[in-house]
Amino acid sequence: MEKRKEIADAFDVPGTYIGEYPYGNGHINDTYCVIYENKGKEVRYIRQRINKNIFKDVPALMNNIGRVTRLQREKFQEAGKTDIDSRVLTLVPSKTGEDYIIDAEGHYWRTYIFLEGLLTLEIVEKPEHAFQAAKAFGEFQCQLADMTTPRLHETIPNFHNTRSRFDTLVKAIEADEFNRAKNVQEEINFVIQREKIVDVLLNLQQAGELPERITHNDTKLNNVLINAETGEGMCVIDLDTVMPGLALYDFGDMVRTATNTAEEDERDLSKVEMNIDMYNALKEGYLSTAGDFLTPKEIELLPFSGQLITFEIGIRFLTDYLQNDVYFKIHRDKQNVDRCRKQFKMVESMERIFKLT
Ligand code: ADP
Ligand code: GN1
Ligand code: MG
Repeated sequence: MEKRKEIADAFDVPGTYIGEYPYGNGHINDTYCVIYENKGKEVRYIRQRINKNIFKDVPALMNNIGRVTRLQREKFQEAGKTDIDSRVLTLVPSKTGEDYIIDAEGHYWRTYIFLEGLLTLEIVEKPEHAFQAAKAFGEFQCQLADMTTPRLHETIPNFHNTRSRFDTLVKAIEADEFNRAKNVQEEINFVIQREKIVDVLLNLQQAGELPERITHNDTKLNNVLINAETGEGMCVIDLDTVMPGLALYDFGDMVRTATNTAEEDERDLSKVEMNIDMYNALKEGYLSTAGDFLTPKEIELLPFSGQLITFEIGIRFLTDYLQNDVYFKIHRDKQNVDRCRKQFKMVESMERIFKLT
């Protein structure tokens, strides 16, 4: 804990460090709720150790986050919002004025003001949740449409490049370094049968039919904070992957996470079906803020984006299982297989409901 106190003291937080505990359910970074006492009151902060194995250039990533949150603030000001501090993440600087610190072991840490009174939903419970989350993510994309040069850094190159995700899986199957392919033959076949969908958006982008935008790229439901009283989608968080991308990547990941009431690693697949009421609410919420800038082609492809991005994340879970679970945190054996199976059941469900092949 001595080390954690040193880290705590390196940030310019008023008051005295009391302690901390692990927080949230992210798969990549280590997140803590950190408590300080200031003038007799306990104040919470979010502190994160950024996964530098995954994010190779953390200073560039933090530079993106600084630019993005500043622009969001300007946009909310222009829109006349009075509760901006609940709508945008606020970084707490270090005592030397940086947005992050590097500890003695070379790990990067950052601190955010804790947004009190807002909720994180791990699973969607009703269509209103889907509507609110999508409305907030749509607004986020709309605000960032005005991002000026230079281009934001690509914090993970080819992040949603579905061809490259597919090819990486094929290589992992061929290498089968941990002798696990035999356990997931059905899932492997599922992917191989659907190879043709992986190039669809990439080809359209290359042909100039889909515009590059600034996108969030990790729009799962638990990355938007909801006002506990009014239910309004307030603050888009987890900005590590904000970079140039396709609007459909964001909508697709919303369909993956906000149209089914089961957990991401649900083992009872009879509970896994896309819920069309949730989907319709999601689409309505998204179009309420993004409808003005989306092209007809993007709107036409909204259902397909759900199928594709759910398929892509399933491929990533499967690849990670074959590679010995080195990317996504797991808490039990074969958790990545369960996550993959859930995604693929959702893909099948979308194919049926949207009549996609
Ligand atoms: P990860 O990249 O690991 O998913 P996140 O940035 O999404 O990390 O944070 C993990 C969780 O911590 C979120 O789902 C949310 O519950 C909570 N969280 C993150 N930032 C804040 C904040 N500023 N205020 C309150 N809760 C937050
Ligand atoms: C990871 O960090 P977190 O848990 O919000 C992952 C996303 C996946 C998601 C699956 C940087 O998101 O791409 O869609 O898990 N983030 C990164 O739940 O790889
Ligand atoms: Mg997150």
